Amino acid sequence: MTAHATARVPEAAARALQEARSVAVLTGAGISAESGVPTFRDAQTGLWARYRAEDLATPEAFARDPVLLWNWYLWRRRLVGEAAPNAGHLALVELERRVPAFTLVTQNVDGLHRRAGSRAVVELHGCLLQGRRLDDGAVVEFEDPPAGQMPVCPQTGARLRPNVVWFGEMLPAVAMVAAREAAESCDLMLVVGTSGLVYPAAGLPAMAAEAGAKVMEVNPVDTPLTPLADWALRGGAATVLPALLARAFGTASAD
Ligand code: BJW
Repeated sequence: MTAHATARVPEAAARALQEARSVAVLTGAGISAESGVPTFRDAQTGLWARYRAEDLATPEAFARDPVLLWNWYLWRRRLVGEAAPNAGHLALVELERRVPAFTLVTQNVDGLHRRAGSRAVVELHGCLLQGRRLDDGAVVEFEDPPAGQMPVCPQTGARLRPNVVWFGEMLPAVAMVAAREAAESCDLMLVVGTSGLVYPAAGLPAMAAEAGAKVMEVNPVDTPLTPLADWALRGGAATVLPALLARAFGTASAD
């Protein structure tokens, strides 16, 4: 633990985490930024610079041009496959070990929380490593198809769509129930790396605050959720989360 690590985390925030018996964490794309996975609303790079992610993440875009959509998802799938969980993901694994009741609700589709070792993970927006059969909705693993082709189910040959939640689609009911329960029953909600723009996920911190929980935000910048936060810890998740854990529990900090 370094002086720098402790300096950025107020004592009261560390104490709130240390004393919490039930912690819910809501993560967004920002926690994976330092793993090299672009956030959703950052400018897309290279090939994808001319597309707005919001315009691609819709059922209409898939119906209009499934090859384009699949190319985008396969590109992101490869990116995620080459990425590794960072110190922010790992700090949340450690937090789960330290807190009696813990739920990690993520909007991310990159699977990095599970790869890091987090166990109580609720994936609100699905997972881009999986496909969903268009004929019966079954969720399956699949291989990358040859260039220019779309993935199919390895068992039945059925066409697939990415197993993610697009705008205008319902979130998985089981995941949403678990997320609401975690928000309503926690003493502390940690909100990490989300712009707080996309609902219903963005409504969870307010739900927690209304139920009496403290809210702590980790983000380099203010968001629409900042006014709800009892503490806003400014900086990247891969630095701030280890520092927070170090201050609360005396664990080693990556900072
Ligand atoms: C760092 C960092 C570092 C950078 N460390 N931080 C209520 C009000 C208004 C609208 C609605 C509402 N309820 C529903 C809606 C409609 C819609 C919606 O929310 N629209 C708004 C955008 C206006 N919601 C839906 O359609 C949802 N479905 C639904 O509600 O069904 C019922 C219904 C149907 C029809 C009508 C009404 C109701 C579905 C939402 C699905 C979202 N899907 C996506 C795509 C997933 C697949 C894919 O990845 O391709 O999910 S959109 C995209 O946004 C993705 C993300 O999970 C999600 C959230 O983004 P996130 O994670 O916050 O990322 P960014 O990029 O926005 O922010 C990154 C943050 O990190 C920034 O703050 C940075 O500062 C920070 N950061 N570096 C820490 N190192």
